Amino acid sequence: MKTFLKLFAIAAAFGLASAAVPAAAQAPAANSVSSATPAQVLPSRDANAAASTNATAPATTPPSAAANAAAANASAPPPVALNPSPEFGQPNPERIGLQPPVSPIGERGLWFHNTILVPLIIAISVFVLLLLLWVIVRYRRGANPVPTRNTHNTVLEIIWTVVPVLILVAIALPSIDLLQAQYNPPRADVTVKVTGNQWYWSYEYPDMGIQFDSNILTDEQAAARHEPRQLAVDNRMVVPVGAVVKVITTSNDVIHSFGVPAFWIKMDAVPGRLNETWFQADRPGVYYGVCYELCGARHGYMPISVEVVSREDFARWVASRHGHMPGAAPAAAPAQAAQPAAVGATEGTASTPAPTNVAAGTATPATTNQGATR
Ligand SMILES: [Cu+2]
Repeated sequence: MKTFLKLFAIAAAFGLASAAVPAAAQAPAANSVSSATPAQVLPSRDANAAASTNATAPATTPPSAAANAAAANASAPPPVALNPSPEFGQPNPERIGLQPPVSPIGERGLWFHNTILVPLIIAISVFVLLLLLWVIVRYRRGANPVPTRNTHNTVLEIIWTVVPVLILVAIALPSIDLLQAQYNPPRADVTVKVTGNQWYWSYEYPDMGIQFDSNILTDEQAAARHEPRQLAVDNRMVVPVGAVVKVITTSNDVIHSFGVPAFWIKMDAVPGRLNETWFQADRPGVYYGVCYELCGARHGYMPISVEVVSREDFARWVASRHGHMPGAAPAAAPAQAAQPAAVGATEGTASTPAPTNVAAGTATPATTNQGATR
């Protein structure tokens, strides 16, 4: 028992020391992006509701898409429209393995997967397979007509207890370190509230006064834009490269899940709740995701498309959406006095359906407060 404890202590000390190194190395990188974007007074949102640029809606058009198409055909196309690359941000039939990550967390996650998990799983599988083959051959009935009467071997039992414990500790320490990094985001440069709907996504930039819906394109429309089918959308979420983006997810109806593999993020969007995740895309481009929660008949048709652009292009995109960059004065700030009251009413009132309250009340004050505190 003493030997076991000693081994455990040594392994723990070793694991802790090695896990601390990447954590220290990551810290300055994570904080290096620091554009001043404190949360501002909640800007006007209604002016931008009509700014969506739905050219043509898909065959089975959700109600909001129809409204957008009718209201926003006249608006100019966004000033930026990057072309997606088959190498990044989307599935590729010729690829083996995960999508290349474009965020610091994603790179750490991929390193953890490729360097620790996969070799370990292969080694254990091969070891167990060889052990089985050896036992089958060496201890077969024909070669051992008289079975052994051994039942215990103390050394062997200690080894097969301690070794798996050491393996689990070796996995757990970097894993906890990675989790800690994921759940301790640096100060956000941009906050985006993402609302799941059956079956499309709504995006809101509460600090910039931008709000729009995003619907899937038909196969023909996607092909015309040289985009992958069932992943292309009419209105992309746009973020600046290198910025820390806080993503707040919620839903208007059922549980959805917002995920983009290249950013290494996936977060449930739950009615009546605000969940939070973050990413920092360090490469411009177009990155696709989907809804990861079975949410109904058209669950497979509510893709996500995120366009990562330069800061200058982002400012231009904000202007094209009639938004304003944080720090600039909003065009007109309507009275929001009634909104906080709606938040208090969201919980537990049978007469007011939750989805409506989520849309009307939760998002605005809560999002703004969170933006201000980080
Ligand atoms: Cu969904």
